[in-house]
Amino acid sequence: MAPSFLLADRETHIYLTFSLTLKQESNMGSAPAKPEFLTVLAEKQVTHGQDIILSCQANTEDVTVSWEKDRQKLVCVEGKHKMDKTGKTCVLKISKAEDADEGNYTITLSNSSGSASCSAFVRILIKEWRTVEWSQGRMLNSLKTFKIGNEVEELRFLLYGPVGVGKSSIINTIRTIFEGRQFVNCLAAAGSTTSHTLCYEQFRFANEEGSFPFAFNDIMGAEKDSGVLTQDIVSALKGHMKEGYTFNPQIPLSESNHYYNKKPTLSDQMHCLVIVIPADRVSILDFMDKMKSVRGEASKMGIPQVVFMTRVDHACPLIRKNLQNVYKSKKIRENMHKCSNELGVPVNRVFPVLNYHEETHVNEDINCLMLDALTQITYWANDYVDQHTSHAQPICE
Ligand SMILES: Nc1nc2c(ncn2[C@@H]2O[C@H](COP(=O)(O)OP(=O)(O)OP(=O)(O)O)[C@@H](O)[C@H]2O)c(=O)[nH]1
Ligand SMILES: [Mg+2]
Repeated sequence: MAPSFLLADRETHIYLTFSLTLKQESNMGSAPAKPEFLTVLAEKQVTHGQDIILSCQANTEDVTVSWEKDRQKLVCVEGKHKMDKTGKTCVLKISKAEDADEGNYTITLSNSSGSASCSAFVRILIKEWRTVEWSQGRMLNSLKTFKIGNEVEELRFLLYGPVGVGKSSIINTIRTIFEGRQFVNCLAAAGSTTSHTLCYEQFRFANEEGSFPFAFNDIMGAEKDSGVLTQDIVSALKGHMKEGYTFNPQIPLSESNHYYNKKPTLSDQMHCLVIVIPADRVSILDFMDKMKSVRGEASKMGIPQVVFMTRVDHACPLIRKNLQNVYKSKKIRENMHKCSNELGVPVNRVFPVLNYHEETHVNEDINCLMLDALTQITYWANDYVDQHTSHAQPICE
C-alpha cells in the first residue's frame, strides 16, 4: 500500500530489494542442473575372480544414484557390491567376478530437474580351457611333412551337415591356409536355403613345395525332408561313390549307376567324418536325427567322427572382436557341450572354427584355429587307416 511504502525509509527499501535477490539465488540452488553424463559406463570383459569396476561422471554433484542389473533394481550383497559417489564420480564395484555377475548394468542419475541413464554390458570370461598355438609356422610345417604310416596315399575327410553352414567354406579356408591366398572356388550363394553344392567333389591341396596328404570331399547339404539322402552319405563313407556324382535328393546312388564303385578299397573310403554345425544355430534339432544316423553308420565302420562348429563369429561378440577369445567364451563352451550331447560326439572332438567369409587378406588367427583342428583330425584319420591297413581290400559290407 502506498502509505506504508511511502513510510518506508531508504534503508528499509534497500533491505527489501536485497532480500528479493537472496530469494532468487536460493531458487536457483533448489533447481539443480539436469543430470547428464560427462563420461559414461564402459563395457567390461573380466575373467572369473577379478574385480569389476564400473564408473562414470555426472555433470553435477546434486544427483541421487541408482543401479540396475538386467532392468531389475540391483540388490546389493554385503561383501560383493559396493556403490560409491564421490563428488561427481559414481562407482559400482563388484568383487570377485562370477558367472552370475554377467549382464547389463544401468546407472540412473536423478534430481528434481530430471534424470539420465547409461548402461554397459559386463561379460565374464571363463579361464581359457583349451589352448591354441596362435602362431601357424610349426603346425603348418608338421602337416606339410606329415607321413601317412601305411599304404593309402592320402587321408580322406567327408564333410557333412545342413545346408549353408560353411562346408564348402571349410575347404576354401584350408586351401587359403595351405596355398597362402584367398580361394572362393566352392562357395555357395549367401543365404540360400537349398544346397548350392550339388555334385560330389574331392579337393586336394598343394603348393610349390608339394601336395598335402589329405583330401576333403564336399557334398550337398542335408535338409529335413530333402537334401542329400542318408543312404548317399553312407555310400560316400564306404567309398562306393565316385567323384563327379550329382546328388539326387529323391533317389539314392544305386549299384547300377556309373558312379557306383562296387569294390572300394581303404583308399576309396572316408577315414574321418567331419560333421559341420553352425555355432549360432546348434539346436538345429530337425537335422539331429539325420546326423545321428549317419554318425551311427560311421561308428559301425569305426570311422572317427568329429564336429567342426563354424560361424563362431556369429555366436559370440567376444570372438568377433578377437578370435583368440574362442576358448574363453562361455557361449562357445555351452554350444560345444550342446553339440556333444545332441550328437553323442565327445567334447574333445568338437572344434570351433572360423571360415574365411568376408576377409580379403590372410589372417593368422583364422589359420591357427583351423590348423589346430586339422592337426588333431589328421592324427585320428591316420590311426583309423593304420588299424585297417591289414585288411585293405574291400572293407565294406
Ligand atoms: N560369418 C561367417 N560366415 C560363414 C562362415 N562359414 C561360412 N560362412 C558363410 O555362410 C554361407 C554359406 O557357406 P558355404 O560354405 O557355401 O556353406 P555350405 O554348407 O557349403 O552350403 P551348401 O553347399 O549350400 O549346403 C556363405 O555366405 C559363407 O560366406 C563363418 O565361419 N562365419
Ligand atoms: Mg557347399
